[in-house]
Formats: sequence, structure tokens, C-alpha cells
Amino acid sequence: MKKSFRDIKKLIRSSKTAIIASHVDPDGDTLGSMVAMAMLLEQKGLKVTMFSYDGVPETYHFLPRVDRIISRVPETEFDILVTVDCSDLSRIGDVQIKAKKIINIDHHPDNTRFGDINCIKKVSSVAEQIFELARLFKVKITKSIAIALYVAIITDTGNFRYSDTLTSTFKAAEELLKAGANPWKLSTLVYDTKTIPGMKILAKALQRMKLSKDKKILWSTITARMVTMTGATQEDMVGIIDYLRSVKGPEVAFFMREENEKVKVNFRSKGSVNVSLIAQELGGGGHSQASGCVLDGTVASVQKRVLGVVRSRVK
Ligand SMILES: [Mn+2]
Repeated sequence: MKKSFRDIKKLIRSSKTAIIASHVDPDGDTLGSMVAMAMLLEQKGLKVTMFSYDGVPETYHFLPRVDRIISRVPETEFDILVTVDCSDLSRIGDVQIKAKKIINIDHHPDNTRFGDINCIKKVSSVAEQIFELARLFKVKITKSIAIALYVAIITDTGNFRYSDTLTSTFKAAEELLKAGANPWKLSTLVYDTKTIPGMKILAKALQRMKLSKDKKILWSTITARMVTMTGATQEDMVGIIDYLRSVKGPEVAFFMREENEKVKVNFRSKGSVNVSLIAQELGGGGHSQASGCVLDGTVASVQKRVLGVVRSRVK
């Protein structure tokens, strides 16, 4: 870790331009880490571009500088490409970014170490790593940086609940509060943003919950037709899996929804089952307790296969 930080420092000192890329289907961690990293590099005198293949979900429009994030790759070559929260280079999207060097900052255990510098650490969020970088580089943690990193941490730890929430996470949070992040305001902005169509699709998902005979697997599905009927957006459905996870008893929960002739599947584990292995078997990835994959077809056509893979991992 320390060595990769030193390598980053050296590389930044000799660079003039940087592009930072988030992962597709961006979450709070990748976006918050990206804008914080941009501000950090700007303090170091670099000209910074921010790229998100799938743009910025409305929930995160309040984050500082997200209006500068672009979704089309510029032709020019950059000195550095910094990827944040991407376990593989393909996670930045179906694009080619021209850069002399790649800095890969991530906390996914299945990271493929595709960078020239790989900064991979099992911490709560990439935001924690950016926070450490900022301290090491003696960059001032401005209120904007604090807001971005705080939001990244709370979204990736489920408000300091998940297993990678460590003392270092709270220490970082303490410093971010001191620098001006307001927990009440920020959690309201992130979580109290439900829409009526979103609540309706959630009701449908909850109604359709199914429990396996051995009571170890809980799942639900939403078809494209239900999405159209309720008027829900894809963003409205992001948190549904967490309701399934919150049910007492089952070891694994999963949620499937149709989107553009594909099926998006989210997996959550509450016990010893490593759901990243389940997702990997289906061409996806993630963490041991939260993972996902995208399959071709409809819910009806892939359900059996997904359930089969889950069953084989839940003993
Ligand atoms: Mn993350």
C-alpha cells in the first residue's frame, strides 16, 4: 500500500493531465471517490477530466463537480488514467481511453491488477483510500472533498454496517465531519429520495418474494412489463435488494430485474456464503457479501439457471 502510494506520488509529480474513470452503473463510492480524486489532483496542479460511461444517477446530482463529468471519451491522450472502484478495466465501460499510465485504485478482492500502479486494499470503500492519499499528499480536505468522501463511505458501508467497516473507516469519517461533512444532511440527500413509482415497484417486488424450501434462499423478480406499468426507473430499483437482505433467516437473497432485454441480478449474503463466487460463475463479480451479474434473456428464461448456481453454493 505505502509503496503504491509513493509510486502514485512520483507519477503525479511528473504528469500534467489526468482522466479519472468510474465504473458502469455508478454508485456512491465510485462517484464520490472520483470527484474527490479530481479535486486532489487539481490541488496538485493537474488538469483533470472525469468520465462515467453511464453518467450520474439523479441521487448523486448534489455531489460537488458532478456537472463536469462526461460520458464520451475525448480523443486526446492523457498522462494518467485513474480508475476508481473498478475490479477490471472493462468496468469503465465499452470504451478505449488513451493514457500513458494507469493507476488502479480499488478495494474489490477479485481485482485483476490491470494498472501500471495497483493500489488495492481491503477497506470499506475506495473513498477510504482516497482519504489516505489526500493525507499523505498533504492535500487540504476541503468541505467539497469531505462531502464527496463521506457520501462514498456511507453508501459503500450501508451506513457503517457492513463487515469491512473498520476503525479506519470511523477515523476517516471523523476527519470528514471536522472538515465540514454533515451526516444528517448527507444521509437525507442520499436516502430520503424515494419516488412514488419506486415505492410501487418495491411493493410489487416484496409481494413476489419467494423462499426456498430449506428457507436459506430468498428472491424476487421484476419484469419489464411491471417496470412500464409502474413507471419506475432503473434507479428506483437499486435499493430493492436491501429490503430482501433485511429479512431475518435466509442466508442469501437475490433480486432479478429486466432491463433492455437483459436481466440484472443482485446477490446479498448474510452468512458464510461468498456471493462473489456465485456472480463470477454467471459472468459477474463483486464482494463476498454483495455482488451482481447481467445475463441475456428474460427473468423467466434465466431464473432456473441463477437459482441452480445459488443452490449449489448454499449448503
Ligand atoms: Mn466501492
